[in-house]
Amino acid sequence: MKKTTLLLVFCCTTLPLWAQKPTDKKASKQTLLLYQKLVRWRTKGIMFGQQDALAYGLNADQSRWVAEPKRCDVQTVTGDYPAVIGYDLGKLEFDSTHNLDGVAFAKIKQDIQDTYQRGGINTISWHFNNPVTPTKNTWDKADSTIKYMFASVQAMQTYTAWLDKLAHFVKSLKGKNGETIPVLFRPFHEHTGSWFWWGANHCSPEEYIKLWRFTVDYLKNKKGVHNLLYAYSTDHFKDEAHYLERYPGDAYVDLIGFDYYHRNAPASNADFVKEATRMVQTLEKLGKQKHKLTAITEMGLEQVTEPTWWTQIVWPIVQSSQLSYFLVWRNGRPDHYYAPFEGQKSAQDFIKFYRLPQTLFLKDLQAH
Ligand code: BMA
Repeated sequence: MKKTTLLLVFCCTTLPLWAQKPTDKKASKQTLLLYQKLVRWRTKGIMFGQQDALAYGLNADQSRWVAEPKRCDVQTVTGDYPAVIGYDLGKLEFDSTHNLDGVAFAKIKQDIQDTYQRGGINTISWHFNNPVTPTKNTWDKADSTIKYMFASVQAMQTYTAWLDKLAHFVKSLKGKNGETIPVLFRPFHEHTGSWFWWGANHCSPEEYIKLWRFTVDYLKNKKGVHNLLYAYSTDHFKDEAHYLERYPGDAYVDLIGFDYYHRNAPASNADFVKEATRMVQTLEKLGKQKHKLTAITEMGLEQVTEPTWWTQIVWPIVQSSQLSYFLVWRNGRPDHYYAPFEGQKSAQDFIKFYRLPQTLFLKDLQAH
């Protein structure tokens, strides 16, 4: 091997994260900028994110508010918006006007555009139905779906038709100057669990990886989608090997993360901190080895029943990490919410958390 080739090989395998680029070689300029933004900010602090943050939330009396312009529970409590906002595209595959949680796709599109214009970051997940039996939803138990999909022309046609709709939606997200808005896409999530048809007990690692690669290749190469960064996100995992069991490869993933929920508080408080910290440490080690961004792609304590959950539980888990962000789930109903709203019992603690210099919300991103 020539010296120059050697040098090139050395550089390509050891380039630090700040010198890396999105895995999509044709990623748009804005996608590259989003990637760089995530890389840059991770050393300064951790961004706060919430699912459906602009779509709906709860009033002080726990009744729901829906689709009020510019309203957001986190903003009501802190005066600032989350840095990261998530949406789900479930039911896009059926040309439905509303997603699986009742949010109009037109509203999702508008919110994504608003978040982008404000300097925030958008991420999307997709709880989509089963392409082999389209009447079955994401959660309906169905073994070997991926195997049947690749074996059946009809199922594959269904799936690619759904991907066409996804591609169309994603490409229609436009900024003020007509540029496509970059989005962090997190498909086939929580696959170490078995509650979705792509979950661990319903497919082999090879099948999962095959589906991931097919999907990314199809979007990039067949549909010309170049405004996505790809996030691989497991649910709970035991160790590195378990985390990587279904990893589609460095060429197919920009960010690695996991979803992990706190249940049975307060009895489990110490265990949750310990387990989540262990998972963060493993994730960060892998992130360093693979030169990938890292994040807790979903986390939360339903109804935030611990008044100091933010500073006493979340902060110890994330404070010495270089995670890009953590995202809590939606404020969907009085019995199903994950961020404080006006008067909620953790609101004061959330304000303390917000004021920590290393927690990043929209205004932090705008200030630089
Ligand atoms: C789950 C719950 C469901 C919702 C789904 C997809 O965690 O919030 O109510 O339909 O996420 O957003």
